[in-house]
Amino acid sequence: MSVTQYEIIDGIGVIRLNNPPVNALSHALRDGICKAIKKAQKDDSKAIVILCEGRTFIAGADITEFGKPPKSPSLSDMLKVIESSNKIVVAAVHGTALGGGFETALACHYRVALSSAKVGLPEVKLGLLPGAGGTQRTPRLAGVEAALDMITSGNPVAAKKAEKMNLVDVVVDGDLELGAIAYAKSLAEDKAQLKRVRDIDIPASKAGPKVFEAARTKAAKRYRGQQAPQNIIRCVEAAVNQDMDKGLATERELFVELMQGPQSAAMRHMFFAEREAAKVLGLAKDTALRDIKRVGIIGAGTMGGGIAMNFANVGIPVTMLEINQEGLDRGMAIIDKNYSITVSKGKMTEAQKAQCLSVISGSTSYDDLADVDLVIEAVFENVDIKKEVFQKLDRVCKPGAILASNTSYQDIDAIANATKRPEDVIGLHFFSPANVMKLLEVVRGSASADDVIATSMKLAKKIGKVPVLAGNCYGFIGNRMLRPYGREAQLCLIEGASPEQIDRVMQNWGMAMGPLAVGDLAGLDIGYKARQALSDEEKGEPKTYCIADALVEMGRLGQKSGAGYYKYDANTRARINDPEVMKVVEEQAKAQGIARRDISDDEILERLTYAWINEGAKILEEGIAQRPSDIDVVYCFGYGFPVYRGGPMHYADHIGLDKIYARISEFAKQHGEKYWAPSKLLKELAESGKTFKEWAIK
Ligand code: 3H9
Repeated sequence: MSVTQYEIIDGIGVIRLNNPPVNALSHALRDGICKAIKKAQKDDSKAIVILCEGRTFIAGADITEFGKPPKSPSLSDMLKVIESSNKIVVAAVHGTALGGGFETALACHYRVALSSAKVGLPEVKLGLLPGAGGTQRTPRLAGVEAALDMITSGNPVAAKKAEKMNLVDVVVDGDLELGAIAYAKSLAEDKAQLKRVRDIDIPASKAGPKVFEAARTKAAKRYRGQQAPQNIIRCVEAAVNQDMDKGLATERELFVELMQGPQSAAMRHMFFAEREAAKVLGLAKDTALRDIKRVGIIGAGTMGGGIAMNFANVGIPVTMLEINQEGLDRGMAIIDKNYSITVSKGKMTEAQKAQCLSVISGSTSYDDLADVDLVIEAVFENVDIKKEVFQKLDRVCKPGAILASNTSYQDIDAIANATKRPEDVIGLHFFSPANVMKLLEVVRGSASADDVIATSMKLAKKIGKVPVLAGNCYGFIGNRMLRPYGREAQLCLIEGASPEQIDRVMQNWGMAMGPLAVGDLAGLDIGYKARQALSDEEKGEPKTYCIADALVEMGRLGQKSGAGYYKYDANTRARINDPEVMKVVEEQAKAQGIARRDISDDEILERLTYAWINEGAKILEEGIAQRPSDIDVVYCFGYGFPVYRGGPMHYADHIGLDKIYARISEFAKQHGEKYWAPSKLLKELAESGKTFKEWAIK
């Protein structure tokens, strides 16, 4: 069936688009629209309406066509055809008119939207800018500052707000097709003008150089390291200072620059990686899901409370279990405070907060979990305590209930085997703060049933998480890769670097925070306690963690004690370099017989990032992650990895696996195979000149 259809209804030429799933502007769609508009010029229709079948108006250019040879008509050619139509063209918007889709609506003479619709220019999230007039038409309608905000953030705007911003002419409820045809008819009868957005002038006085300077500074801070927001600001500046055609030429030039650059390639990779991660290989599409109507959570601490909020937010009743009322009260108070912060930011109303709180209840008796469909254990990280909890759950929970552990690194099989129903047990590893962080590692035990896995992946989406399936091993995907990364940070420290050098290198490279600052935030005692539980062999050489251990033994536990690798201002929590720490570092180096040397920024970057990559390759080799891009999703959504570098495995492909393998082999010679044994997969790919991406398409 054709992706475009044209018919005259009630005197109006209706162009109907049908290109599932999201009506992306494929070549066939662009061609069909051009042909239909041209046809309508010659018939006796009085005006034209463009509308879409399915769940949404056009959601943008077809991202799968990016990087392929362009096919005529281009999107810009198509928009010229629409804009220069001699008959009024009305866009009828439902769902989400995004990117090239909204740019199509902006090239129409009028826009009508369903009240539930949203419009937006999210290209920046793909490392791009609206390349089909969006940066030129939006400021002409909405004003410069509103346009800058909308296009640099990429956030969509609801129809009512878009109407106020002048981006939409009319908002309708009910039947969009009828509403749009009636509107087009009334415009034709009133002989309304052909309103071409390109003809609107932006008074230069409304946006002087200061507005753009302020926007540049704000974007540099908010979107640190990203090229696209800066290019967007230059385009909007061109809309003010150049005529429409010159402005469009500037937009084209800056769009192409982004499209050919590594940042957009990385961000487009992440767009598809996120969607791919939700798919479980080998699972039948029609796997029946278990119904999750009530959830139980063991432990009302910060983690348990955060997890509970995810379910309450979508109206799923949650029972939180604690050992005593005091613990429950403390947990409920934290939840209340978290919701109040959301309300104070204007992201939730008091009524919505009350609604969420009303579905969270507390209990101190396991018997109250008899009816839940899913229970998530979030107690102290000790496998024996967890096993005890699961034995109790096995006794009280109804048959078919999913029993999940929020452990960050313990053996899921050991926990599952404490029950008589290991097939119902799974890991659901949330990241702190659990009500904010998007990542959810779904950890499959060796006995986890298919429907338990499928239900967990689906439920994750329902509560707004990005799920990634992981196999069972110490630390799963994310925390397992964190160990060699942390190890290299410690070794760079003792061999010659300072905490601020290491953190600066990683932060300037794009990490949300450097590894030592993260340690201070999480609490240095956590790693200390976890190391105490390891065997000597697992702990590694004494030199590795001696500085971290010494700091903890001095009472420097990180931010919570006012000092760790840094000192912290008691009022502002500002990080302050501390000469005391350097004394500890030097003492420990001396005690270990290490002569400290100058370490270059490049060496720090290579050692830390290649440590991730080597471990990531081993994770793939062992089948712990389903695909390289899943590891990228884990790191970008859970560990503050810069999305414009596309995750560790995409970054590795970008650098070149042969180069990385050669460097890791050198590290192995210098520092020993114990730490730097190259992954077999990495070696194989480096030698055959392949990338992780190519390997994944085997
Ligand atoms: C652009 O327009 C550039 C122009 O300015 C200038 C050019 C010169 N293309 O997300 P979902 C697929 S850049 C191709 O799971 P939802 C997606 O991969 C574009 N495919 O559904 C998935 O496939 P699969 C600017 C696309 O309901 C399926 O559709 N626009 C595209 O949760 C379902 O997607 C954007 O950045 C596309 N443009 O959310 C919008 N979009 O089933 C990007 C989606 O095989 N899209 N697919 O995994 C979105 O934000 C969401 O998909 C949307 C629907 C909100 C529309």
